[in-house]
Amino acid sequence: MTEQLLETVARVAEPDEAVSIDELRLAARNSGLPLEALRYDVTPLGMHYLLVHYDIPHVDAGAWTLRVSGAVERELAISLEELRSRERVTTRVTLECAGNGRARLLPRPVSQPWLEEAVGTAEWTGTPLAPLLAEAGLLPSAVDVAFTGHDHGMERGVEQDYARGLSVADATAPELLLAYEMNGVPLPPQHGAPVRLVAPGWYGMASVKWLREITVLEEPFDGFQNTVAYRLKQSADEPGEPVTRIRPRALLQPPGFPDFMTRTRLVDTGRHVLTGRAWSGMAPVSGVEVSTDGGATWAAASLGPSAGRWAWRSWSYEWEAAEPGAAVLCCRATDEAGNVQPVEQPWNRQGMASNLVQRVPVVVRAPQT
Ligand SMILES: Nc1nc2c(c(=O)[nH]1)N[C@H]1C(S)=C(S)[C@@H](COP(=O)(O)O)O[C@H]1N2
Ligand SMILES: [Mo]
Repeated sequence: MTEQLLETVARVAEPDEAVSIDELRLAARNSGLPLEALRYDVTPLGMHYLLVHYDIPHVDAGAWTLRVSGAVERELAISLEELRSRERVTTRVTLECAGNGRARLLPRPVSQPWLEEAVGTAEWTGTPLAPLLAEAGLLPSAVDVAFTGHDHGMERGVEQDYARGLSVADATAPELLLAYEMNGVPLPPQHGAPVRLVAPGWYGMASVKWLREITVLEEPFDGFQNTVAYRLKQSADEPGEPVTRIRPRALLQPPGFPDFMTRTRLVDTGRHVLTGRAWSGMAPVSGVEVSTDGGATWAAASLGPSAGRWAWRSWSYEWEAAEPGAAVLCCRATDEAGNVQPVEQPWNRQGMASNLVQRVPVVVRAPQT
């Protein structure tokens, strides 16, 4: 009976199965970046995408303490006030959900049905994690560091507090922050108040919100979110590879204005400056190309200035929309490590780390009189 009330297995939709009420409910809770917000260097609060596995917990900032325990020389318990009195750093970071693009996969993994809007860039203020771990003193036997949140839920039959692990090398990287502000204001409840981890370059799942506990482990972390949820795999019964850093992606700020239902864009014939953003957690973005003929031909876009290693970069491209009619605009990013975006959709069973080239259908209309 409970099997009907709790979804205990990861499911793939039938080839012709429409998005379900369950997926729609997730989509309504977990909002995406409205693509017109790609115009902002820093995503305004409330326009940043949101992903919450369970409920947004209410955490009393006054009573909050962060515990650091496990394979350390000295355990720590830190209040928010103490955390705020430590070294203060602000970093502009682009976060993207590992499930971005999932809804385009065929067959569709049944989960949060993102198209390509699960991204945002914020200025995160907090204190670097590495000095805090150094203060606790990692024992030589330390292997992984687990980060546990205050949120609690059931996922595929496993009851859990949301938790993610990182290797000691990844956890002690200088860019990791314990963030207590977003865009200059205290973290809002939905983004992890009062303190969250921000792991620049990693898909969003690593940036644990509502942080409660940091546990240094002498064995590899075996929690659900590392060993089951965020895996790249083709079949249900293989362990798969872990999802880690953000693959390159470029998005176009859709030009013109939208049709209400289809969101097809209407643009006038003539010159348009197409703009957008590009990012990669694997290596700095080295180039963006644009296609105005649905991917048949590509031309280089101009990159805007870098806003730091972890933030998306703007790009622009002048398009002469000469002929009235339908067109499909595409863009794709490449990074310095040679990672590119696929033009054909690859598939994996949980719909993770998809970075298929975006396609923006437009109707070019004759000059209006
Ligand atoms: N405690 C906790 N941390 C979490 C999550 C969560 O559900 N609980 N979701 C993760 C996922 S999957 C993503 S993509 C990011 C989203 O961060 P945002 O909602 O601030 O954009 O938070 C991550 N941190
Ligand atoms: Mo995510």
